[in-house]
Amino acid sequence: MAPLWALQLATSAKSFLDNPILGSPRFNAAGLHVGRVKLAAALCSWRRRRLAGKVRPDWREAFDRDGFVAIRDVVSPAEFPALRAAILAYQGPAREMRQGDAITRRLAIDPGMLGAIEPLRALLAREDLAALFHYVASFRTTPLHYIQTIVSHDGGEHGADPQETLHADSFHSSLKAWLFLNPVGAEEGPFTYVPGSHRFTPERLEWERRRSLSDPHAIDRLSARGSPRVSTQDLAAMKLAPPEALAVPGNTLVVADTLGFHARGASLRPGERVEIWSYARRNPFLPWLGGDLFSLPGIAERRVNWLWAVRDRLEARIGQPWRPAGTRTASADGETHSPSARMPRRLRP
Ligand SMILES: O=C(O)CCC(=O)C(=O)O
Repeated sequence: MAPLWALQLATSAKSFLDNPILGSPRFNAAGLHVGRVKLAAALCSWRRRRLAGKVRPDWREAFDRDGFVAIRDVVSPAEFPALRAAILAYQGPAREMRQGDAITRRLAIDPGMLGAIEPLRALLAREDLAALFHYVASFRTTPLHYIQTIVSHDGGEHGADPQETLHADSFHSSLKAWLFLNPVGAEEGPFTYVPGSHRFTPERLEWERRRSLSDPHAIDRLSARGSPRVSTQDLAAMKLAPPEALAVPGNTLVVADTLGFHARGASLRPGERVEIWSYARRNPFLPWLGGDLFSLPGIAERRVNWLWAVRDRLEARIGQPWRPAGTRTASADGETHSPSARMPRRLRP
């Protein structure tokens, strides 16, 4: 495996646990991890400089300062209720994944959904939003788009939702976005972000260096696999502000660089959060902006279904956490319950 592990150094591979070169305390003491972090950050800044001109200045300023931007009334308030109603009424093939006591349900925004909900197609085609997505992703790439529902406190003997612990998604920038269809209260699992934590200050670099020196088998699994968890003491040592919980009205779009520390805020009651959710992550070491064939129209909106299908086929080798959950609506109202999706993996038929 050594040649493959070595090639992965030039990719977004991030798991200290699965790649012994990336996770080697010896190589990392010699600067491997911090070197990758710095190179990825320099290339990201260079790509963003070339994408900046097309982004609305107030959005860019907020994003550059905080690492996220929250845009209220992103859809005109006159048009939002119809868009929301159409999305919530739409039935399509859904997938679900459990993490602790939370279930994430996703419906692909695919040709079927785009054909049925014209205002959704128009929203995702907006040039101002595309320019913002490109800037945050630091590539001219089309994100994967889904209708996502977070079902919190789904009961049972499951542990806590791991997304509720502050973490970075990786060692490099990538985009996640949430357009909330309903208001999200402070006690209803709001997206939470540590403002300014997307910057590689000397303190953050020192934290990256220290975490790369640990034995990956001796730390928590998610950190070892490349999504490092961060403690309150770490945040203080990095001179970062306290996390900000984004309790927002419906029709708010939050676009974030998930290199910054973020989490899903605690949800005090069982409930659902429904959103248009977008995601983009590319190889951070590419110097160019475009060249993503999967972003071509006709292909981009089919990717999610292809990704699910490929993983279904490779399940025995790489696992498939996204279980089919029947044809249904995003929210509980139209549920067609699929028991196997909720059953712990080892008990499934
Ligand atoms: O759903 C959220 O509010 C945040 C989820 C999260 O932490 C993540 O996707 O990495």
